[in-house]
Amino acid sequence: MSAAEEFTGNVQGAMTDGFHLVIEALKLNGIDTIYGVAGIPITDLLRLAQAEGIRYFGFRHEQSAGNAAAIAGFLTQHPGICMTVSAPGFLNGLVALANATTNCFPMVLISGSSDRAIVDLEQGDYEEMDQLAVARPHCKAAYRVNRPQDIGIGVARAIRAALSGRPGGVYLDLTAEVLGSALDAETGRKSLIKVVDPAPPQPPAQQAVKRALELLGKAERPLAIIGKGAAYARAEAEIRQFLETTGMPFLPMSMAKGLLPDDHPQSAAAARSYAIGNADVVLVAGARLNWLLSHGRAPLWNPNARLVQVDIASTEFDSNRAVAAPVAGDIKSAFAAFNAALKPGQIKRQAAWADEIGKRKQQNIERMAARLNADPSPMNFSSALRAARNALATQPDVYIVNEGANTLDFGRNIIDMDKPRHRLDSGTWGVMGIGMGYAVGAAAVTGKPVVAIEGDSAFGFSGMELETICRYDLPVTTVVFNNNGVYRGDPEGRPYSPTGLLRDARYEKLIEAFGGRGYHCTDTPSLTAALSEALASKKPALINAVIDPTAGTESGHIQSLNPKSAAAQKK
Ligand code: ADP
Ligand code: TZD
Repeated sequence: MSAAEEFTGNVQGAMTDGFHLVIEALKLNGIDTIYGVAGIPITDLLRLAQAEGIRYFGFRHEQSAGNAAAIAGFLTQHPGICMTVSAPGFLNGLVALANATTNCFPMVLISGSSDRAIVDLEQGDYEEMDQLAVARPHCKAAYRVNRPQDIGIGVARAIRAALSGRPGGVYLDLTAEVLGSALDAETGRKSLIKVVDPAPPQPPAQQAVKRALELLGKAERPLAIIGKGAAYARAEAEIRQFLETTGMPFLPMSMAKGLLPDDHPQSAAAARSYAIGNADVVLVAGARLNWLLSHGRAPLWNPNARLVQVDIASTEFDSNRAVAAPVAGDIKSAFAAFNAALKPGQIKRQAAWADEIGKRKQQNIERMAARLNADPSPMNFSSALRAARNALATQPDVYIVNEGANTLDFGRNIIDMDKPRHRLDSGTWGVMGIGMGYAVGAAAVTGKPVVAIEGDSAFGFSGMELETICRYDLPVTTVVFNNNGVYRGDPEGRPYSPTGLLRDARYEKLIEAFGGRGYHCTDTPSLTAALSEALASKKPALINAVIDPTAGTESGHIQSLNPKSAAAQKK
C-alpha cells in the first residue's frame, strides 16, 4: 500500500508521518496548488496532496513547473509551490527558482533528497547531491528539514522568507527519511505553524516622504518609472491617484504595463528615450536601475537628473547611480503616504514638458502606424503582432505571456495592456523557457484565458508542456512566431547556421497530437481569425504564424550587448 492510500483521510492511530505533516503544514498556510514532476521520493507526497484536496499540476519538465509556481507567486502574492525529485529534477527546477529570485517573485522549491548519511560521504546514492549547498547561492534562503517535528518550522520559514521584504525564491530540502518518519500525531499537530502576517505593510518614514515630495516639487521635467515591483505590490490605485494629481508623465516597465492603461494620456511610453533623456527628476518605483534601464546612465539618461526611488530593499538605492531621495518601504504604503502628505499645488503639472512629450509621442505613433498598417507577405513581426492585437482588442481579461527576441521587443511595444499584472514575460534575465510554465501558472490561478506569444526558438524551450496544457484542458493559446530560427532564419539552400532552426516547421501539428486545435496562418486576416476563434473556444490551441525568415534582427533590440572583438576594431 502507498503512503497516500494508507493515510488518506484521518491518520491511523495516534501516529502521523512526514508526508502528512508537509501537506498539513502547506494547507494550514493557505497553499491550495502544487506544480511539479513526480518520482522518488515525492510520488506519495504528491498523491497525498491531491487526496487532501490540493490541486496538483504535473509537468513534463521541472523548469516549467517551477516557472508556473513563480508566476503564480507574482500573480497572487502567495508563494507558488514547486515539488521535484532529487538531484537532476532539483537542478531542473533550480533554474526557475533562480529566475524567480532574480525577478523578485515569491516561490518555494521543495525537493526530496537522498540519504544524508550516504550523500555526505559521497557513497553514491540514487540521485545523490548536496542539494542544499547547490541551491543556496541561487535563492533568497535555503533550509533543510532533518526531523519530522521540524517540518512545520521548515515550511513556515520558507513561506515567510519567500514573502517578506523583497520577495524571492526559497529552497526547502526534504530528505526521503523525513518524509517517511513517524511521529506521535499530537506532537506533529502541535509542531505546525501558521505564518502570521508574512508581508506586513512597511510604510516609509515621514521624513523620507517629505524629502521625496520636495524634490519632485522642484522638478520642471518630472518623470515616473513604474516597475513590476509596483505591479506585484498591487499599488495601482495609489500610484494612479498620485500621478493623476500631479500630472506627471510615466513609463511602465514591461511587466508593469497595464498598471495604468497603456492608452493613458500621461503615458510617455511612445516617447521613452526623450522622456528619460530630458527628465530632471525621476521617480523610480518598484524598478531596479539595471540593464533594462541602461543602469540610469548616459547616454540614455540625463546625468544631471536627480532621483527619487521607492523600494522595499534599501540595498537597491545608489546601486547604479546616486539616489537623492530614497524612500524605503512598500510601494502601496509609500504612495498612500505621498498622497496623504502632498500639499495642494506642491507638485504641479508641467505643461510645457507634458506638451513636448505629447508631440513626440504623436510623431512616433504616426511613424509606427505606417509599419503596423503595412501588410507584407510573408508577415513580419509588426504585421503579425498587429493581427494578434486586433483579436485581443476586445479581450482585456486575457493574460499575455511573451518571450523571444524580436517577438518580445515588438510585442512589448505593439500589444497594449489595459489591466495590471496581465503581461508576463522574460523579465530581468531576458530568459527563454518561461512560456508554457507561465501560461499554465497564469491559467491555473486566474481561470482566465492566456495567450502566449512566442518566438519559435523561445517556444522550443518549454514546448512539450503543450501536453500539460491539453491534459488539464486549459484555455491557453500559443502563437508561435515562426521565422525558422533564433532571431531569424537562414537563407534558403545553405546549411544550418548556429542560429538556424528547421525551415517551415509545422508547430501546429504538435498540439494536434494531444487533441488541441492547430492553426497554420500565413497572412494577417487568418491570424486574427484563428486567434479570435481560439479565444472563443476557451480550449488549448496553437497558431503557427509564419513570419518572413529575413524579418528578425540579431538579438532583437539589444544587439549592442553582443561582445565585439577588440582585435577587429584595432585593425
Ligand atoms: P522591472 O524589471 O519592472 O524594472 P525590477 O524587477 O527590476 O522591476 O524591480 C522590482 C523592484 O521592486 C525590486 O527592487 C524589489 O525590491 C521591489 N519590490 C518588490 N515588491 C515590493 C513592494 N511590495 N514594495 C516595494 N518594493 C518592492
Ligand atoms: N537560453 C536562455 C535560457 N535564455 C536566452 N535568453 C538565450 C538562451 C539566448 N536567446 C535570447 O536571448 S533570445 C533567443 C535566445 C536563444 C531566441 C530568439 O529567437 P526566437 O525569437 O525565435 O525565440 P525571435 O522573435 O525570432 O527573435
